[in-house]
Amino acid sequence: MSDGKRPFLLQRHGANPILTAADWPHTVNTVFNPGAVRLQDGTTLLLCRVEDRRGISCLWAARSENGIDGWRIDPEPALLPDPESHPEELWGVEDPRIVWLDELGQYAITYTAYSRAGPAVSLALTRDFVRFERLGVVMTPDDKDAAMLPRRIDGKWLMLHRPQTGLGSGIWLAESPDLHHWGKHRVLMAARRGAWWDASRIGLGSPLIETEQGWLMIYHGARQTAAGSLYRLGVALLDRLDPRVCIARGSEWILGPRENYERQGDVGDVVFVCGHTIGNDGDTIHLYYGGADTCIALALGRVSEILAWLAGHGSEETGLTPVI
Ligand code: BMA
Repeated sequence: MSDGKRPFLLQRHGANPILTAADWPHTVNTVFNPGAVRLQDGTTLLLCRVEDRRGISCLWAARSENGIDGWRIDPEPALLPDPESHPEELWGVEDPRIVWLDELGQYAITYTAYSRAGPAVSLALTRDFVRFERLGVVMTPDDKDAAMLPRRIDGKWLMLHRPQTGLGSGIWLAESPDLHHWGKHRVLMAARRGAWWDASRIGLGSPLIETEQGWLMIYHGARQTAAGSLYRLGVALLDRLDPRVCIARGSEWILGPRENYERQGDVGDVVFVCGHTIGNDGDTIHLYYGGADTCIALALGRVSEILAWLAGHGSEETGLTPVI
């Protein structure tokens, strides 16, 4: 608050929203909350959440050479709900987060599988976004907002997720020896309280970004107001050697609803992120986010600038008090 007006850490792209339902080859309701990855040939692939006019979501790939425009939408969805074999997907598959697992030579996709039991976290593996191996539910309802770390730490796979508990919605961490069995659950970050922008609910945004200073986490925070929930994005830093430890949490949000496509839509006043890509310079970040649960927008920033800001804007109220 004492530094006067400073430039925003994230710049919205002038072409926003970069993808909407109007771009789709079929009639769909909304297109939002995509997972993102840069393929080996440099192509950006967005695995978009596409909601049909029943209200059921599937995951659908869109590809672009520069990650900004010229999007080619696949003729059909990549991952449709499969309630026959996976009843947990009865009401759709949502909000994918994609991480490349070098050890397996495959992408791990964690997504929300929605059914009568509520939202659960499911895991699927793919090499090509055409064929998927479903591992099924890895976090039981009510749970969502999950992503794996790209490699084992101390011999274990790690997954961030967001169970609904007596504490409300917070970010937890679980470990697994084999991607099937998940345990050693622990709280990583809780929602703050009272007037804070992230006082009602928090959850992981896009997958963690490994830097020399630690694992940079972009997360969403919601604040309940008389008009509904306001969804914004903030940042935190996890210890590089032990990501079970949060070493910094930014005090202010870094992106909040401001433009029409973020303020008006099926769910107004929402910016929500599941995916990013990093440029060839290792620093430029392309953040692909959902606007008002209706469209896909792009914001650009620099990992180094976000880290520098975080160092000077840590919070005096971290919400990190151990609770269990
Ligand atoms: C969250 C998720 C997101 C959605 C957001 C705002 O709980 O369901 O898919 O974008 O709410 O509605």
